[in-house]
Amino acid sequence: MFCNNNVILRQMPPRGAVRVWQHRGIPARHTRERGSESAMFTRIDHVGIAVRDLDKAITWYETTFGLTVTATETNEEQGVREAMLLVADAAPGGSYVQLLEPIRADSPVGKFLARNGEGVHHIGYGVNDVEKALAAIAEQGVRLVDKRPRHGSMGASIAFLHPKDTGGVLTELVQAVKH
Ligand code: KFV
Ligand code: CO
Repeated sequence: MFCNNNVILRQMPPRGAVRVWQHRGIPARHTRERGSESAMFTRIDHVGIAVRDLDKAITWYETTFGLTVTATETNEEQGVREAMLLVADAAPGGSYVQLLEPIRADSPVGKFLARNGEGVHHIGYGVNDVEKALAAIAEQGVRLVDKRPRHGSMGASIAFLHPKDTGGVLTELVQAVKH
């Protein structure tokens, strides 16, 4: 599922140009230039990044990339203090960097930091209906961390899929609050 054996290089680009890849048997309109849309995911809602010091990390993202904080929150259940920094705002919802500092060493982010250090912790995909998406994914045999949605950033309903069944990537489904 995650192997790239069925990907072929369609043409060698000039140096510095964007490479165009094409899957066997799939028309060119499905390349990166004009990709097909997912029936399930509406966007990348956020990339979650484990950090040791939230305030320091916020300053670094603001100074280096010019991002601004939309919301901060302490989520006791998840064991994190976190900040959402807006990258792009477009229908059907924004995309963010989510900075996550553990408030307990035995929390998911605390354990992750101890094992791996700072870095990308999970990807959150936007969905229209988190319960429907969970049911459809469970039917594919993917282990759910959350059988029911929980409270997430900015009032969203969220649910996690187990990284051992998703190619090593902790994956979160996010049904954002409609504005
Ligand atoms: N990415 C990839 N692999 C991971 C991982 C991660 N983030 N976290 C753990 N693993 C691997 C880990 O390397 C280990 O593999 C195995 O999962 C068990 O890890 O090959 P190995 O060494 O066996 P443990 O023992 O550290 O963790 P465990 O107690 O089993 O829990 C794993 C899991 C996925 C069930 C737990 O981390 C979890 O419940 N995660 C979901 C909740 C979460 O991460 N919350 C923090 C973010 S809150 C958030 O994003 C919010 C509020 N929001 O709105 O967006
Ligand atoms: Co998240």
